Amino acid sequence: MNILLVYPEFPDTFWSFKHALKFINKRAGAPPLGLLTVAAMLPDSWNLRLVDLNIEKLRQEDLGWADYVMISAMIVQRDSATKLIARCKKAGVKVIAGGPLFTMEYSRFPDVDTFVLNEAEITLPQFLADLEKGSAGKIYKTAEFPDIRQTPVPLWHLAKLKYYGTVAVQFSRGCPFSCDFCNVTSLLGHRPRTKSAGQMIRELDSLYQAGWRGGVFFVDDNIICNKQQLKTELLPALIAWRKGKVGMPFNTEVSINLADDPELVNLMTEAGFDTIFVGIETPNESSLAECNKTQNQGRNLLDSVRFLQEAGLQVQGGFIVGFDNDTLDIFNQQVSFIQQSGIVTAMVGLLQAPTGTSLFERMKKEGRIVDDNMSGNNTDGSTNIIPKMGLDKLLEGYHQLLRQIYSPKYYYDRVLTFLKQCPLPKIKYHLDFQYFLALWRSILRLGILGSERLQYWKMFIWTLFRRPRLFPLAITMSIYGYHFRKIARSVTK
Ligand code: B12
Ligand code: SF4
Repeated sequence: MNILLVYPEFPDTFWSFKHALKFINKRAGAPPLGLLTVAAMLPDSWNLRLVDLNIEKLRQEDLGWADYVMISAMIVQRDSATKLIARCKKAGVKVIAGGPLFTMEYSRFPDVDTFVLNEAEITLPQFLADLEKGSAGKIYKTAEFPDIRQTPVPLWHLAKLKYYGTVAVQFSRGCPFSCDFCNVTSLLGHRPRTKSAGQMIRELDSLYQAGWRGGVFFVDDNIICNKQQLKTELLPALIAWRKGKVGMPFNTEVSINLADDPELVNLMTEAGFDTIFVGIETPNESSLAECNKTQNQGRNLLDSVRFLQEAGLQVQGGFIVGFDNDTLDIFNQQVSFIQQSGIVTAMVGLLQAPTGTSLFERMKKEGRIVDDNMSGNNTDGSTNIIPKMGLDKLLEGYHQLLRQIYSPKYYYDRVLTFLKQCPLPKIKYHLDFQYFLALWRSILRLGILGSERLQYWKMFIWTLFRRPRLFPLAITMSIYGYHFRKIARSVTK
């Protein structure tokens, strides 16, 4: 059996990092972990090829070779996935589809031959058994959540790792919280399920042996779901594994209550975590109550962020505007919070209601869902709900906010705030030739040709003399800023 695994293209988005990746000659953020994991669950005797449309084109001869094309996608990849399915149909190749886009919207794709939905650990073996009997069905789905201790090591060798900025691994799935706009819990449940420390070490070893020294993204919904297990199993194992190794800094996603546990923070930085994404959402307490973001309520969010950054975890923040409790003042409140926090990577989006969330149900009941064909990307300036303050006002304030926070002045102010807070790294980074190339390109594009010249050189000189060991990080941040400004410009145009 010849299986072609294909990952559709992402549009140019906040997280695509397309404009930043060019500085380091990379083509995409991370290889598709879902497909690489599914690949490891297929029979050993099958022939496998991966084509990630974010780094390469799909050749007609690949389609000619394949007995089946297996596609994985998120909602933001819908357009590319639709074109891909049409091309497979034209070429007469059967399509098997899975992943979050199809799990949520499979009825929109009549040309797909078989849907293997939800988590493949349960549904794929059912499909493979039927296929062997010659009676493959149309839809395989489940309401169960599998134990991921049996999930195999992803087949990294199928991915052309040299074209990616980072790689993804996963320790846990699910989240105990119930933020009303988030569909993680409807897809993956409230009870966090984890892999064993041994499984993670095997995954990291296989990457290290493949020569990978770049960043590793633990793509957990909230890695601190089971703090005890982190403290006693995973983090001690990672600390031991890291000894004598260079590179492979870790980043992940956590809830803000990590700031309440200094012991856990310390273990994470010892293990090599240097960046965390945190859903901060809003400084407006009544909006936090509205969306049931209990873990963010009743605390000084600025203090929590400062504590985490001073401990060595760069906080990347998710922010939302458009809650019912937001007044016209929210835009200034958000800007002021983001600037004071020194959160450099601040992703601000409009409130959207994905299907399967309690927000969607409430909006539907109130007759406020305008379009169920949502883009799936809340940072592209679109929303599928009628906001209380009115769409025009929301967009006007949102655009102004984006222009402000990504303007060179505001952006580099945050970089400097952060660099002043940030301690020296605990791990040794691997600086290769690409880094020096990126430095040179940043000097040319940002320091000589860019509109941010003044701020760039101010940061450059300040870091070189005051925090020289943070210099590579400072240059990386200036390159991220270039990407964010391009995205902000395209959204506000
Ligand atoms: C890592 C990640 C990212 C990375 C992606 C890197 C990459 N190239 O893969 C980054 C940070 C870039 C990212 C960005 C975004 N993401 Co994201 N991301 C995730 C996250 C946290 C993990 C995904 C993952 O790798 N999981 C691990 C693998 C093993 O799981 P999996 O892919 O689901 O695969 C399993 C099954 O789905 C199934 N399966 C998957 N594919 C296939 C295919 C076949 C054929 C079969 C049989 C089975 C199968 O089998 C696998 C094993 O069980 C998920 C949340 C989550 N926990 O899933 C959100 C998630 C996928 N992201 C989401 C969103 C909304 C976004 C953004 C739009 C956010 C934004 N506002 O900008 C952007 C858009 C992407 C972009 N580039 O712009 C949503 C998608 C919702 C949807 N229904 O589409 C999710 C589900 C989170 C959420 N609830 O909001 N994201
Ligand atoms: S903490 Fe994050 S992953 Fe968990 S429900 Fe809230 S938004 Fe979703």
